[in-house]
Amino acid sequence: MFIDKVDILVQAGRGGNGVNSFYRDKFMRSKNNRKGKPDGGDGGDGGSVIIKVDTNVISLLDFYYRKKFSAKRASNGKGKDRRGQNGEDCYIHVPPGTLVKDKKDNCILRDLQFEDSSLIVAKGGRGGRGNRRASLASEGKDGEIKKITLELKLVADVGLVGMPNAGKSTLLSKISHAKPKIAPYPFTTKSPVLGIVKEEDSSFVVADIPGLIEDAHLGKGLGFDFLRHIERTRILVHLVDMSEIDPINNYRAICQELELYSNKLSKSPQIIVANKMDLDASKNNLNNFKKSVNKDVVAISAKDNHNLADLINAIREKL
Ligand SMILES: Nc1nc2c(ncn2[C@@H]2O[C@H](COP(=O)(O)OP(=O)(O)OP(=O)(O)O)[C@@H](O)[C@H]2O)c(=O)[nH]1
Ligand SMILES: [Mg+2]
Repeated sequence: MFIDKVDILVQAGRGGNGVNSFYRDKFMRSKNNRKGKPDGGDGGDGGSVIIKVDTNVISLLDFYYRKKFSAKRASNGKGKDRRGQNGEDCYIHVPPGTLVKDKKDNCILRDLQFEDSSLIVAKGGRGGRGNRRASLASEGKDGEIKKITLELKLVADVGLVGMPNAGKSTLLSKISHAKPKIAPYPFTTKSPVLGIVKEEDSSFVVADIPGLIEDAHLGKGLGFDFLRHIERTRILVHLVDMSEIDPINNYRAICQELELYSNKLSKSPQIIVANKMDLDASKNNLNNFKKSVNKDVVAISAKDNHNLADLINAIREKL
């Protein structure tokens, strides 16, 4: 299961109470010092909840099972001006590329992209003061409590786009160890799948997302919502099923949807790939297609592993 958006509850620890305490010894005899000297210590500060990037974590799956995270409360102050112990912080480990939002207003708190970036999402309550420092001891404050939305934007180098059934998942399964579902009908891929293409000296990450169709921006099909996963890829590989009746129109429809999604995405460098070249119809369509788009086209058959090395080279060069 791939989970890319989860809500969690975070609760920081309560601050410890300050105490009222008086120190007396046999030398304190004077009338105006009957109670003794105030020596109540402050309470400790409550633990905070901290979200931290951990490159060993690759998905938000864990948050499907555990949704509540609490930091420890602090202990109270003691006599002899002893401060209470601080509550332990609670760390939440997330993959790089996690967007942290406040669920209440959907406002972005931080974009945690890199190793070791972190953010305090719920601050521990301050400890109360003991009567050593205040005339009367005060109670510790409650820790913050919040609903947080975690959103993972996959950090891939290459995004695969194209119509449903174009062969995107087939391609990913051939060039990486990923095992996406492949089937001869549209919308086989229902959530993004990542694959790592390993080369001797370098490797890159490819994201396969559900296919796009015309009017995706109006909510048709599945794909539009998933474009956010490839917003940050460095290049797009645009796969076109060359055996279809009108591949030119299909190609343009996808370009149009990308444009309607975001300016940035439509300006991403694209490698245009003609797929299913093993079929007769594809051979007839390819020339017209090339003429009409007037750009470089890499012709492959994902199914037969044909020209995949050339495609990988083209991707590496563009990256
Ligand atoms: N003949 C031929 N068929 C192919 C080729 N590549 C993929 N297919 C077939 O096309 C169908 C769709 O392939 P998928 O890889 O599932 O397509 P997709 O683009 O991931 O589709 P969605 O996930 O629905 O968007 C499957 O039946 C594949 O076997 C190819 O190069 N040649
Ligand atoms: Mg697919």
